[in-house]
Amino acid sequence: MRILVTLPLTLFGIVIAAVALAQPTMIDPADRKPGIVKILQGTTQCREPSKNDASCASEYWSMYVHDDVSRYMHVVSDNIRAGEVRHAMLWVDPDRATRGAYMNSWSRSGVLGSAFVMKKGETATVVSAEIAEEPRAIKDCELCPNLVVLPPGTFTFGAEQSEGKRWGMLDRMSANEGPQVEITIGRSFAIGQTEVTQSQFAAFVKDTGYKVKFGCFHLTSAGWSVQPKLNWEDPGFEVTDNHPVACVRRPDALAYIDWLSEVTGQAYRLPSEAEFEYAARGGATSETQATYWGENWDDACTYQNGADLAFVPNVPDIPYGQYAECDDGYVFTAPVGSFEPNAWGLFDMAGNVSEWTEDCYQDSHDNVPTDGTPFNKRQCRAWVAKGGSWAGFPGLLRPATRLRILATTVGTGFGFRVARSLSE
Ligand SMILES: [Ca+2]
Ligand SMILES: [Ca+2]
Repeated sequence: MRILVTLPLTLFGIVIAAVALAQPTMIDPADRKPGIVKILQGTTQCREPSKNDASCASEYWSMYVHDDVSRYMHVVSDNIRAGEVRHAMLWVDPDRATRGAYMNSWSRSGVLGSAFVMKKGETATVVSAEIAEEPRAIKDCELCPNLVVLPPGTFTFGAEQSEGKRWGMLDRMSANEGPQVEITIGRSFAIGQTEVTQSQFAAFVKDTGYKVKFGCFHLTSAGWSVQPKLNWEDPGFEVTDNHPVACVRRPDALAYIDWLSEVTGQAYRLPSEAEFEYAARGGATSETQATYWGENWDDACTYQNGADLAFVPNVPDIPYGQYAECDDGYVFTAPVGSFEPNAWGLFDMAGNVSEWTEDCYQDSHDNVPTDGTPFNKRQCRAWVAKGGSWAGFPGLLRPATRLRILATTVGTGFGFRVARSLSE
């Protein structure tokens, strides 16, 4: 399957023109199929000068794909089908170097978003339309989480403290994000496309009779406190089957994962911290952008549920006095997949609920294994959770964010997603 497209693109607020492509169609998130695609040859070029000269974001782009197969690249799309690119997020790295181009074409609302890091006149080989590796999605049973298979790769784990500062983090909050470490994940692995949902966790409870203790740390107009009557089924606000399960402790998440492994015969586990961050970055490098949507705080509402204008009226004190000046529509958790995914088709990797990882918490990345396996200690007193939550200001909604969490920690801002090792 190949496509031939000429794609003049622009960004928010500017008209989209598409030639030789069908009109974009609204896509239900459940209908998105992640896939790694084979690159044919094409070019993308930044045609207009950028206002800040560092990026072509919000400027005019064209992309041309033609038939000569000159090389392969991994371009990731969350929906490529025969003859059409309907919702594609493309990441391009011609020399496997730091320069990249990242395109988020049609979103559900039909608005084009993009963030590029090429300068005027630069070109890069881009784009594709051929699915190179199948399957890219796994679902082991009806009520099992949808998984996305991620490719092996190398990435820079962690962030320099200047990144946190740029995003409003206090020094003491972001001091644990360094030093940056090059991590090479040598094998494909699968990770949940979304956080584990209420209905997925309910299937486990129903099958096993597992009891989750009552009591959950929650925010009301009186502030944060452990509220003894709350639990995963009633976290203090309305939830549907498709909301992330919260108010579970780390041992509850591990019990779910053990059960899932048993009923499917597959090796489910929590993601390591490095795997989670690799997945969250979705191919975007920390050198070019702190988050998978770029460097603008107020774009967060398109991609994440965090502390926003919907959240602000409901809290007595805004944590750290910071929030995104946009409305994501949710005060507390949102149904999983309500926001735009990252380039690998993964949802809510930086917001909604913070997520448990396999790693024992340490104050830096000093001793972390460089192969993507978890940092562990025989006697671990606290673990790492990744990403921010519905109460997280934009600085917390970054892949580099890491939180120190106890086994007893339980809150409406904490949940998890699964990972799965692959047998090949
Ligand atoms: Ca929100
Ligand atoms: Ca999350």
